[in-house]
Amino acid sequence: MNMTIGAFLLDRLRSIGVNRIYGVPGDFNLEFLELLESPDGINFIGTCNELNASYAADGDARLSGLSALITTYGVGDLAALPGIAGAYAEGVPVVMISGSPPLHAFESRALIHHTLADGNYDNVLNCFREFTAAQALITPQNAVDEIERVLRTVVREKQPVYLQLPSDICYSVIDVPQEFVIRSLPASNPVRLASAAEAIAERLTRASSPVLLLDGFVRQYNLQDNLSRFVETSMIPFATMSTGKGVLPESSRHFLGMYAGKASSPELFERIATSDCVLCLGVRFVDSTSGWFSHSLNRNALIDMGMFTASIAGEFFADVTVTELLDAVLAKLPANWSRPVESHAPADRGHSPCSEEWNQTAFWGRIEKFLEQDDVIVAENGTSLVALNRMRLPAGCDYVSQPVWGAIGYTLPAVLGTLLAAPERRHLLFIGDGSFQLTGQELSTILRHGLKPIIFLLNNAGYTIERMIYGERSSYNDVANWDYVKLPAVLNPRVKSSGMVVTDMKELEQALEFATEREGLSFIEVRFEPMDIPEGMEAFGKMTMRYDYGRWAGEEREREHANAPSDISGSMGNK
Ligand SMILES: Cc1ncc(C[n+]2csc(CCOP(=O)(O)OP(=O)(O)O)c2C)c(N)n1
Ligand SMILES: [Mg+2]
Repeated sequence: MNMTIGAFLLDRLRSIGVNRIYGVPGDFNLEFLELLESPDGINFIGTCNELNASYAADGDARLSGLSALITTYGVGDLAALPGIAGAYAEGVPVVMISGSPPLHAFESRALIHHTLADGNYDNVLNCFREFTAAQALITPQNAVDEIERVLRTVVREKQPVYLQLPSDICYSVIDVPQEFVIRSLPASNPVRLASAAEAIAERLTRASSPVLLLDGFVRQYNLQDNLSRFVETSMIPFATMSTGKGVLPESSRHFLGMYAGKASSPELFERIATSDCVLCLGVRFVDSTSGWFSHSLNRNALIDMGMFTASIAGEFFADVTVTELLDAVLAKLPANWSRPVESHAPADRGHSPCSEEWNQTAFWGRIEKFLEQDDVIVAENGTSLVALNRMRLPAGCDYVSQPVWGAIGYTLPAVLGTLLAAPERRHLLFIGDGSFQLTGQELSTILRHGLKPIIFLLNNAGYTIERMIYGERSSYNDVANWDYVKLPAVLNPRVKSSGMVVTDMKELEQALEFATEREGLSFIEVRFEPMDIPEGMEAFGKMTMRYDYGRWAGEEREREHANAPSDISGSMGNK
């Protein structure tokens, strides 16, 4: 069958489930964009810049399972690179297509714009090699093989991939196979599967306090159904890492809370530390998610499952697929298996009940009650993430954050993606003023598409989370104050209301009512003093400072100040 390379790429993208492509036009990607506009194209969502496109595609993929972005070579590619690296760190499948210079320029090493004008055409692809699971420069000769290889990789690995499409070959006709076979997950080796399942079931049966520890891996590989079945049948309680928050309903009677080493509730820390069987699903202990490596598990109690591997107290099993293994373990539990439901009061720490006094504690206490079933909750790094991580989410909520890569500014464009992926749901974004200033212009695209998130912008005159680590009063932690609530009207003149400012509990009540009744976007600026912090924040700051700067950080600095000559300028002047 004959097809143009562009149409072939479009067809393969559609067949793996790409419904939207975010991005910015440029002279190297225009022919492919023309194809997207055609009746059987894919919805193109223009963003203000490529970094935002990468964050939007990431947010979209977390809810829809897969998304894509398109850039123009060099300038656009490198602008999107941090977002692609973030998707890699967090396990989010995104296809990036770079509209690249014409093939003849690659071949002649011509000195052209958007390159370093030194004839080097390898540097950009080499950058992406470090941050994607597969990459290819498409040519008419390799188009079928390379496009299919790279797209199979994104489906299998659930990690970002990168394709360069030279501008002059989009309409080149090639011979293509009719069928695109995406192999389903490889079946496990039956002998190894049986012996791994036997070993795990035996350990679970013997254990007096088994527990499951879940991570973002569950969302990445879409294991929610398998795990719900496993939890409901085995009655084994579960905790989640912050990277896996919300992967199973936190309203479940089996939910123990969010685990973060010593930053967890003392009950949960003890529960995990003393468990005689901890079944980990793709768990990664990262500094920021493990209470700075303060986690404590009994090595002999550990069962570690990956997508295709299991390790049982140190014994390694290759060639077992996690979905099959979970079901096989259930099948091997004794027929009379039952476990008491553990009572956890409170199951998670939650927030203090709201008070009349205005501060972050009161705010988050009220927000906890405002959350509803099936909300999409998006938490930006900063005090927002620390506060939201402590909340117990209603059933059916999705929780989107980027705790491993941790780039501030991620969430505002990510909400554009989550909104487009699930427009029927309520989306709530919590973002600090400092983070908003990185990518806030993408609000214009949210308004342009008539989307209706509820945005809480926490204005505390700067980088409060950083102040808690270092430089409480240092000017580098200040940001310029903007008239935030005017922004929706500035970014979209059709918008009448310009949002609300909240400075006390009464205004917060009014704002929540406004957001509930409103048809369009709600933009709520919530003001706090710079050193007003939510529960859990102080300990977070101290742990970070100690890990990053050493045990004596701060004290040394103060000693140095104390020993310094009192009038430095005077002594300099005497020379
Ligand atoms: C791209 C990027 N640059 C810098 C940082 C360092 N950083 C982490 S949190 C933060 C401050 C966030 O401030 P804000 O959004 O106002 O949240 P607050 O803690 O004040 O609520 C900064 C600068 C980062 N994580 N990512
Ligand atoms: Mg701030």
